[in-house]
Amino acid sequence: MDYLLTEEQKMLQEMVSKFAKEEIAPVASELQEKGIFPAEIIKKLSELGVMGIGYPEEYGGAGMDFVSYMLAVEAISQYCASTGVIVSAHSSLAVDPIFRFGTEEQKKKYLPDMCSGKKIGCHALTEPGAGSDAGTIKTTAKLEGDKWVLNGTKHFITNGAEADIIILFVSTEPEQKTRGISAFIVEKGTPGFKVGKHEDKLGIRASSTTELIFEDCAIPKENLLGELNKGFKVAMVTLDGGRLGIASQALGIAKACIEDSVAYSNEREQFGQAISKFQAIQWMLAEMSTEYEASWLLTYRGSLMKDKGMRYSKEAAMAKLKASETASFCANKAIQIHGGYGYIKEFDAERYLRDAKITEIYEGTNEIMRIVISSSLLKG
Ligand code: COS
Repeated sequence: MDYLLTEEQKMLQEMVSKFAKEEIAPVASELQEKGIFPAEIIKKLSELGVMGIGYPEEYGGAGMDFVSYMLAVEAISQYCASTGVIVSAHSSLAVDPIFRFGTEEQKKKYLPDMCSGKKIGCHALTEPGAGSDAGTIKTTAKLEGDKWVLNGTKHFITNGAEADIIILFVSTEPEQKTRGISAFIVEKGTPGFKVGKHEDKLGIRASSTTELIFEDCAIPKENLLGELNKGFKVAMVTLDGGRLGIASQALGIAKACIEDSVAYSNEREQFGQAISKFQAIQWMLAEMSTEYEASWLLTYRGSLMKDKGMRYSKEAAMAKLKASETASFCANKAIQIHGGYGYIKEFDAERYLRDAKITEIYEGTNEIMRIVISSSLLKG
């Protein structure tokens, strides 16, 4: 599908892919196994401009488009899905809302350090009692003098342990539900803020997932992001972009499954010939490849629409739904093709399955994706 890409996009894709193959692939299994945040890799990706790909140079970004970002997240995730989500949560969920909803002052203050990767961001919406039903968050912000005072606990926050900048969603008018939510920018180190429990996960174990605790945490009045009580839209618009990031991560996992399965089936001999000579294997490879390309095209379409400034909520939901199910499908098939070797840690296939599953869940479960898609149909 290279013919759909510009020369600049292809060059970026090649550069990130080469870096990921040479520098991330050799350590991916170990990072995953030990649950180590890839700080050195993130530093190098920052030097390559990857932490701010889709943002203008005036704010420290690489001045490229969202399609380029999609290609970069896919290329990284092919070798390490944990690193893929670290980049995606930072860029789509933390840099993007400041870029889209921030005042000029906020953009100048936060974006250069975030786009250069000097500061990592996270997006804190989810709470123990508010997952899919994001409008029921209980964390509060009360204006006291010239400070907003925050109280509450967020959980399942990707990059929670490393984030310097937190995009926090709180209830400012509880009785107004989704119309009483506001977004704030919180800086690490603010008294009253601390990182809580670290989750022990099935996959993407090199990325942190933590609780964030706010206890009488006072932040400057001017850290309100967007308009007061309009934060739910900030969250939803941001998640539309985030879902394309997760679709791109899922594409990377699916691609890894296909490439590993092709290589293994050409090499592994049974009954006197390579197993790729058997139609049973060929059909699995054909289905994996078809699902991958359909998912790629949906993700590319959503990314292109974002670049054109169009509304793409339905398209992002379709891309994430399809790409995440493709990643799990391909990971299951990759294990099947590898047989017993697919089930042991000596090969990567079992890691792909563990990493793929979360793409069906985070940044909106696939049940929520189906709601977003069907409600856009039913609205007419
Ligand atoms: N873009 C812009 N506006 C949006 C929007 C989007 N993608 N999605 C919803 N909105 C707006 C609606 O238009 C509505 O606006 P008004 O108040 O002006 O009418 C408002 O937001 C509320 O929307 P809605 O009534 O549909 O809200 P619900 O509480 O029913 O929730 C879902 C809708 C389920 C789609 C939403 O809660 C959701 O996406 N949940 C999943 C949350 C999630 O992804 N969590 C993961 C967190 S990050 S790991």
